[in-house]
Formats: sequence, structure tokens, C-alpha cells
Amino acid sequence: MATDGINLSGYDKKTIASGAKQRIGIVVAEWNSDITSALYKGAFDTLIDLGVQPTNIIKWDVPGSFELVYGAKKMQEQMVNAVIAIGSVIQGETKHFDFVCNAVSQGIKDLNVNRETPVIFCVLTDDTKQQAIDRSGGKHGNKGVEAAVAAVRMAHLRSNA
Ligand code: DLZ
Repeated sequence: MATDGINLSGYDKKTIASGAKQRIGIVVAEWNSDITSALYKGAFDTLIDLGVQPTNIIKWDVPGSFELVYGAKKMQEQMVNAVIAIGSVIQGETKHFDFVCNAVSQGIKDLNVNRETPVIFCVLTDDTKQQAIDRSGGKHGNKGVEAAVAAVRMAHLRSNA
């Protein structure tokens, strides 16, 4: 596999503009909460590392990944510079996986197309729990870290473009 043995979550702080003046909203799904809380920690710690003030990080919880779209939409209305949507969908025996993954990815895409505040897609869509563990602080890094870097960069793009 292309990601075998590779940690994808490194970043060069020198190349990223400071988040000191930014306010970032994070919406976290409670399904697979061991995974989503690890993703949240990765995102939170990285935002702090990039200069965002702890009081300028607003966290909301929603029941599952399907609800991330509504949560992110309401978060966009909270005077934030960017929103991070965090979820973990793990393949089961039914087609629920496909419906939830399609709904959340299309819904977040629509929020980005139709509204001003960027929404970062930090939703793991894995076949197995182990794959989710590997990407939420395991051998492939932490997608929450990557989402935080993307949020700070997109907030700057929004302000400067
Ligand atoms: C119902 C459901 C299932 C089966 N699996 C997941 C999952 O792996 N990850 C996740 O975030 N949410 C899951 N959900 C819950 C849905 O996202 C949603 O919360 C419910 O269908 C209620 O709308």
C-alpha cells in the first residue's frame, strides 16, 4: 500500500503563517470516540503549536459523522476563521458506511462551495479499526495534525485571497 510505514503528519512550522489571530471551530463526532478524541488532541495540540490561543479554539460534539455537516454549518456562523470536522467511519457489515461517508464528504464539500468559512475534512473512512488507530496517532501519524495545519493555512487564504 502507498502509505506502508509512512508517517504523513509532519509539517514545517517555518513555512506556515502564524495562527495567533485566528479563531478555529472544531466539531467532533462521538462515534468511535477513542479515535475521534485522539484526532481532536492532534488537532488541538497542533493549533497551539501554530500560535492559536486556547481560548480561540471552540469545540462542539455531535453524535456521529453524519451530524458533522449540520454541526460544521452552525459552527461557520460562530465568527470562526476555519472549521475542522472530525469523525471516524469504520466499515461494518451493512451499507451504512457508504451512506455516511458519501453524506459527510458531499455535505462538507457543499459547505466549502457555498459558504465563506473553510471546513476541513478530518474524517477517517477505514475498513478496520486498526487502520483508524494507525492514522489517529499511530504509525501513519495523526490526521488531526494535518487538519490543523490545513485549517490555519486555509484561514490565511480566506483572509488574503
Ligand atoms: C449509525 C452509524 C454507524 C453504523 N457507523 C458509524 C461510524 O462508523 N462512524 C460514525 O461517525 N457514525 C456512525 N453511525 C452514526 C451516524 O453517523 C449517525 O450519527 C446516525 O445515523 C444518526 O443520524
